Amino acid sequence: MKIVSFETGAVSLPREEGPLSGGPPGGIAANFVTLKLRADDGTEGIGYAGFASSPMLKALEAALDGLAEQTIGCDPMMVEQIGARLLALGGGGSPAGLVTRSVSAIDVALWDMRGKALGQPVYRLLGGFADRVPTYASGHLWRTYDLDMLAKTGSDLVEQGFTAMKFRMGGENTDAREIERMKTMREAVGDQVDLMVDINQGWDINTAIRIGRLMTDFGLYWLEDPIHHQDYVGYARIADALDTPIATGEYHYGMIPFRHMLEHRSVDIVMVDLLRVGGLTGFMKVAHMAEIYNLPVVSHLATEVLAHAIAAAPNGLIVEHMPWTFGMFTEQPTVEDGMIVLPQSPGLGVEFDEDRLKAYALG
Ligand code: SMN
Ligand code: MG
Repeated sequence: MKIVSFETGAVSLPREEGPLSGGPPGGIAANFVTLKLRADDGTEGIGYAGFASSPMLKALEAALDGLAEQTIGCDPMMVEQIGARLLALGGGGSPAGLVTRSVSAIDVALWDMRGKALGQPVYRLLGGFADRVPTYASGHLWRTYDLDMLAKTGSDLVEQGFTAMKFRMGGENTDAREIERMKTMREAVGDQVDLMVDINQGWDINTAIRIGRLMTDFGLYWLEDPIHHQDYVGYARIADALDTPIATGEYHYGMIPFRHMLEHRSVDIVMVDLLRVGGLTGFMKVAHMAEIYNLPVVSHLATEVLAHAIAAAPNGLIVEHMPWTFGMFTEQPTVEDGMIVLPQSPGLGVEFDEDRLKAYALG
């Protein structure tokens, strides 16, 4: 089997379409570069690079075109070999940014292709631990919401069947106002719903410990990214000081930073971003590294792809349900009783919605 051709396309999808497609107010578009790899026997694998801002999108497409070209003639089953070569071509060292996002798209397309060639869903090839995985709603409950909107959206999500959800804090100017948000959410959804809070690096160590302690009694499932992602020692202090589990990891490129996080004991729940880690291959390595440290792994964005990775890992805890990518595909992931049910068709089990991709194509 050999890769014989590829196709990429830049697309800018509106975020406000569909009942689950909430985005931050302002309706910023979701930008992606889609990828199709084709093998000589007709097997096709799909992937995407993305979450690039508009000014970066053309550069991302050019990077992906350049690296995808290098896969022509390669055996698609040699996933590690292809990945290592592409990272070296991307500059050696620890490539990040556009390089890693492009390598990730290619890696995912190779796994999709591999699944189709072998007649197996990707999660079974990656390890195969579960057929369904818990999920939490994440595409709503933004920092800009006022308390009424927060409460209403929270109870709407419960009504839609979600048993866990994430909201954002870190945008208020007093501790009391921050806690008011926490209290509003807990009252809106009741005691049975798992609540996560994302700070997106908005606090410093002392603020995280001080407000984190005030939040203890609300029974948070996790507190995410309270401070800058590279402050491993700072995270270890926060993780030590609080009973609430600390989740972090989404901002890191490549795999090595996770080694530092684990060595410093600066994390309780390891969060991995598909595009920054460099694809499913890198995701699974970090997942297994976390497993050795007896820690759970959770996904960041890319729901339809990372449900496979979480279902493959014995320590896979929960999948982030983030609708921003759903517009590229003909179907959304199936959610039943708060769980994503993994597709049983070969590969990733998703197909590009060619009509939508055409309708929202850029240049
Ligand atoms: C997040 C990151 C990037 C885009 C949207 C949302 C957030 C998350 O940090 O964890 O979902
Ligand atoms: Mg986050």
